[in-house]
Amino acid sequence: MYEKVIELIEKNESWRKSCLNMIASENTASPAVRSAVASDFGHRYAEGLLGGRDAEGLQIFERFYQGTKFFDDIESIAMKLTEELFSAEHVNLVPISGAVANLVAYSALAKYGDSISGLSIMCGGHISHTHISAAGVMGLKDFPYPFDNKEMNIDVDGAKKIVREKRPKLMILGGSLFLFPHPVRELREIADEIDAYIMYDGAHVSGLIAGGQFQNPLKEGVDVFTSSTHKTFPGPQGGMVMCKSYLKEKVDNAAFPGMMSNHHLHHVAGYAIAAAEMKKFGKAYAGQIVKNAKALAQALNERGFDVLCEHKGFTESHQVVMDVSKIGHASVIAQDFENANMIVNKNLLPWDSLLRTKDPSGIRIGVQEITRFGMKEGEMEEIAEFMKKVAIDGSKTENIKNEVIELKKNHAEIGFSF
Ligand code: DSN
Repeated sequence: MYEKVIELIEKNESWRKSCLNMIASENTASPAVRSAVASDFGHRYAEGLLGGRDAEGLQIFERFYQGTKFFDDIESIAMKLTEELFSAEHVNLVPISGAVANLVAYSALAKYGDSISGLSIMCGGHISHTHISAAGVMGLKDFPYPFDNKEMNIDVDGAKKIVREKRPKLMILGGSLFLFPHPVRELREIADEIDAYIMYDGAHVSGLIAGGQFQNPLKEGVDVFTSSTHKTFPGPQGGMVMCKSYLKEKVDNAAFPGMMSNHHLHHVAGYAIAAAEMKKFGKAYAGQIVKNAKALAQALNERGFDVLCEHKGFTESHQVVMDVSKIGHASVIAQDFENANMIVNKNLLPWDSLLRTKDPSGIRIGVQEITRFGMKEGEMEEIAEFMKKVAIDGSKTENIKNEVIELKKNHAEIGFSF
């Protein structure tokens, strides 16, 4: 069995190197980040509480176990870099995923039985925003905002009306199908009126925010910003909660000892390196991601795909979304793309029923990872052509796969990193 596992790891490594990985919630970390994740920190514990700042503004920790002297400095540096990148008054790096970050925020800001508002899953809400996942675990009762399908965004007037009626304790913005900035400023006033907190789940767009290419929700008035660390932000898998300083204690207690005992030290070490990369290369990286997303959307649209939101320039994020229901089944097209080494996901769209999870209308594409491998607008044209050949022309996937492998071969190095 040992040999089998090693063989499968190696097969995946080599296959992934020959693929165009375009799942919008993934990325490839740099070699430096990967070596931090494989370091001794993966074997260690560092439960603890914050204990003030040193002369350089670095966080001091009060740990419960010995042996953390080097890790303390790493976590402090990671926190400082995060505060700088996101203009955050406080950050907590204890959550081990985006969903756990959301659990921490729920536990800090709401109590069992409270109502929360957010996007439905079909309109882009993450499962953890709903009763079928993390919000349900916390006993929260979720209801959705009305959604403007044409604009692919929250219907602000409708949201104000329903929120005024139902008075949620927590209003969630952000999500997983995320083409355009959300109306944070527009909803802040109503949140104040009903005494609700606003939480922004920026897991998908946090790399764009750190690179100055997407709305910074903390500057626009949210109380809490939750995120994972591995989508457009090119860290290892993990989570974090950023908040205004008035929520520091609540968030920290909710993270530890509330939701977590130990956090994942090796991931925090890898994250610190990714944060340093984003400080140096983030602006150029995020800028190219958005250019690539727009270019890919345009090229797909020109080739006959029904790409959403042409009237708005298709996207302002890393995502491109198309409705493929007129040309086939998204589930089949996504599999055909995979057979041609292009990895994307089928996705529910606002006009789908939740019952269509396995056979939705949409395909969601993220360009953040291929951008990191140095691809630009020209390569987006090539990829759109590959996709057309597979999904519209019905070309043999084996032939397209060879073209994809050739393209990827010329983009084997991870950029925007040390
Ligand atoms: N479900 C993931 C996504 O792809 O958006 C995030 O957890």
